[in-house]
Amino acid sequence: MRFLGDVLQTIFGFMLPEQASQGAHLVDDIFNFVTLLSIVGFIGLMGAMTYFIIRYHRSRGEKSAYIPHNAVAETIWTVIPTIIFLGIAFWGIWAYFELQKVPNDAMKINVTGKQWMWEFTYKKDNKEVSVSDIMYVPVNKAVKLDMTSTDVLHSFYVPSFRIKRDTVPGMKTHLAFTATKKGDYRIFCAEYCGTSHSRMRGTVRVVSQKRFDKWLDREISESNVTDPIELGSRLFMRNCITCHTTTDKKKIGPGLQGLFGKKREFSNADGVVANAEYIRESIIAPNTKIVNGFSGQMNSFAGLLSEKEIDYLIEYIKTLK
Ligand code: HEC
Ligand SMILES: [Cu+2]
Repeated sequence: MRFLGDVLQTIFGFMLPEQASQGAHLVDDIFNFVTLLSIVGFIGLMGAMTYFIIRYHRSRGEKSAYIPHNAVAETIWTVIPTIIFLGIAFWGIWAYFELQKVPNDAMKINVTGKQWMWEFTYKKDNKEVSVSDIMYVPVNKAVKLDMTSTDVLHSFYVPSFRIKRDTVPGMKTHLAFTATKKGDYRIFCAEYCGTSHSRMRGTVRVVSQKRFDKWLDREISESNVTDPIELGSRLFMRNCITCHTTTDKKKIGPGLQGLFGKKREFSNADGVVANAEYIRESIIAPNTKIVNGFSGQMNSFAGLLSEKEIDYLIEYIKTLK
């Protein structure tokens, strides 16, 4: 059977995306067989028709026999196609259930469809991490997806794995697969879900178990950082570094090294000693006190940074000695 399947795959395989999961051939075998059957049927039908057109052409003056019906022929053309089509149906049902099977040692990933992105949540040792767009999975490892949606119907579709299932708000749906080849494979949303439906794409990145473990450990530790100084330094690099250095060098704004506890002089207010309150004010209402020698070029971060984030930034700026 496998030999026949491989032969057909060699002939018709170009029509489908790359097979990159263990169950992919279950789908492709049916597709290939139906394609073969269609081609044989088409040639047979057209061939017989052409033969009859020529053989019984009016110019030959043949008078056809009067045959009102033929029980044998009718039975044959009813029974044989029925067997073939029922066979295809049962084959399809069998393959469907085969693809549903989840090995006991399957790794679980939670998938959430939301307008308009895919989010993947991994758990390890009571810690969890959510990432979007790229779903990492180890090669040759069974994976079970527990899926849901936060808003409308979406459909999680990975053509190269031959898997597709709706994600439904308030309901859990499942998929299982075992990726067999390293590489990147496209994820599509296959259920029209609003304006940016067509851009609701993602990637399955199949990597070695070793790389996967490394990646997951890194993601988990990154997302579980609780050190305020580290968090503050990240916020600073993202929001402030364009105008401030962490040394005493000026950029658009003053260098912030040694700021904490330093006497500040302003062009529009009385001087103060820089403390947490002053730094908070500098972030939320920068123009209340404009440092001598600078102009009011800093925009307020009120509403852009949370109270917590401002605290982290203050903790970080304190360390710039
Ligand atoms: C567009 C440039 C710009 C950005 C971005 C910016 N600042 Fe400023 N910042 C300035 C300028 C200019 C001043 C000096 C004028 C003033 O006091 O408002 C200043 C002043 C300050 C001061 C007072 C410094 C002192 O010497 O007394 C602090 C503290 C400060 N900024 C923190 C931040 C933090 C934290 C961020 C990031 C969340 C940030 N700034 C982002 C331009 C910027
Ligand atoms: Cu969608």
